[in-house]
Amino acid sequence: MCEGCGCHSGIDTVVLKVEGMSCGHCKSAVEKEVKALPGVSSAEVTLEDSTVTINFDTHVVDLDKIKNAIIEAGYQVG
Ligand SMILES: [Cu+2]
Repeated sequence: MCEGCGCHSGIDTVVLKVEGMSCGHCKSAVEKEVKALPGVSSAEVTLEDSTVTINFDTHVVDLDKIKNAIIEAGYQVG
C-alpha cells in the first residue's frame, strides 16, 4: 500500500448502530475500544442516534473485529 497517495488503500467508512450507550462515558468507552484496533483511523459516536461512525482499513481489520470490540466494551451492536 502506498501511504502517501492512498491509491491502494481499502479505507472504508461504516456506521454501526450501538445499543446501550447513554452518556459521555459510554461514548468515550466505545470510541476508545474501537480506535484501539489496528487499522481503525477514526471512530466517532453520536449519542443522539446511538451510532458510531468508523473509518477503517479493510486490509487490516474487518467488521467482525470491530463489532467484537464494541461487544467486549459491554454494548450491543444492532
Ligand atoms: Cu454511560
